[in-house]
Amino acid sequence: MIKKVDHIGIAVKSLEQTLPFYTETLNLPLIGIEEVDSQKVRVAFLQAGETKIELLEPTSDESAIAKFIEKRGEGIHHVALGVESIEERIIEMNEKGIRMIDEQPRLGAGGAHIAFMHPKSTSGVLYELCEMIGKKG
Ligand code: CMX
Repeated sequence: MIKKVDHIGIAVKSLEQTLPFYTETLNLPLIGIEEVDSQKVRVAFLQAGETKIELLEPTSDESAIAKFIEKRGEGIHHVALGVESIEERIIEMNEKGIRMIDEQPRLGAGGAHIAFMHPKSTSGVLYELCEMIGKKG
């Protein structure tokens, strides 16, 4: 069911302050920067071989990312798993006893359809199911 790790989400206080490490020190290509209003975040995607790194900067104190940074500090926030037929995958996860944060897919960065699993039912990791609509791979 899982095609690959689509991306790893990293919570940061400031994209501007963090990006040079990724683009200059690690020399990763910057795919783009985008604001995701529904999640109250500004994100930067970097290509790291077959997978991506998503830097997430909160745009509001209400953002899940702001709360995460306040509690735990900057660092790895979630792992996104690339899937097909995300609605079916959500049903499958429910049937297997996984508590979904999102019972329906919603729109994430880059037009992806996403749904999060609750970290309490995955041994402490916030996993995102992620389907790129209209794009393969
Ligand atoms: N990874 C692992 N555990 C996490 C976590 C994370 N990223 N965020 C919170 N938790 C844990 C907390 O440590 C806490 O555990 P304890 O009770 O043992 O301390 C528990 O989950 C509850 O956390 P909380 O701080 O009380 O926060 P909430 O319950 O209010 O929210 C969560 C947690 C995961 C349900 C919420 O952040 C959420 O719905 N996330 C999905 C949406 C999201 O993260 N959006 C931002 C990214 C969007 C994008 O990629 O575009």
